[in-house]
Amino acid sequence: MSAFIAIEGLEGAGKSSVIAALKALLEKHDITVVTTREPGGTPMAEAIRDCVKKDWEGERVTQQTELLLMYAARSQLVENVIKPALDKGNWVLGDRHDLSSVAYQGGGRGVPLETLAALRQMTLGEFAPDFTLYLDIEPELGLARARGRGELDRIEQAGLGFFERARATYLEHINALPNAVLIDASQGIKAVQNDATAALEHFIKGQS
Ligand code: Z5A
Repeated sequence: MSAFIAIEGLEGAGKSSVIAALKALLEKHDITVVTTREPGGTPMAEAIRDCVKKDWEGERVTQQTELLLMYAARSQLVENVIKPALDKGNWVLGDRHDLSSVAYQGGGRGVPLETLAALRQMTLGEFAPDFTLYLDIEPELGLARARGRGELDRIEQAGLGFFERARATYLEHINALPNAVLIDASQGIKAVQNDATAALEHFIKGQS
């Protein structure tokens, strides 16, 4: 048995610390874990990540370019890393996946859902996470945490309204997903990790 678990949420929601706790939990169950991040996770997808996150002086990055780069990186990652890992029986913990595009490019930038659906179908077909953990946080708090780490990148500089729309879109979609759990990420790190590991434990039990 194998499973692809996507961890979603705004910046500073605590995805990295949650992934570390989930990995430790799966390893306790003798499960081999592969961790990925999006955009990124293969040499080419990491190059796309640098490209899409950086500020291009004197050049506006269009919403179409940003959108296409996200799906190009995702296609590379799914075909070269995620599917082969699942085929070997490993579990994959993904720091972001397709729901990020729905929230950021769809909700945040205003790309129509039909456009996203067409790109998803072209690049992923029916491939989707088996389980999604969404770490919910108010944008002000998440961005303050991210800012505490240093300079904000091009996407992080998009303004509060962008992140508020992204969060609203996350909430709308997470409530409609069958295998998804929302976690209150405004709590302390330990509490967020505990809620996330409890949710994954419940998912694992349901698989056996
Ligand atoms: N993006 C997109 O637009 N469309 C897409 O399809 C995809 C992505 C896939 C990826 O950059 C950017 O691409 C992202 C979305 C966009 N941009 N924005 N804006 P990234 O991977 O660098 O960004 P991120 O995923 O948002 O990373 P992040 O800020 O590192 O978020 P995180 O992993 O959830 O947070 P963290 O590293 O675990 O924690 C951040 C800091 O907060 C750190 O100092 C922690 O110690 C602290 N922290 C975490 N949790 C807590 C709690 N509970 N209490 C207190 N402090 C905490």
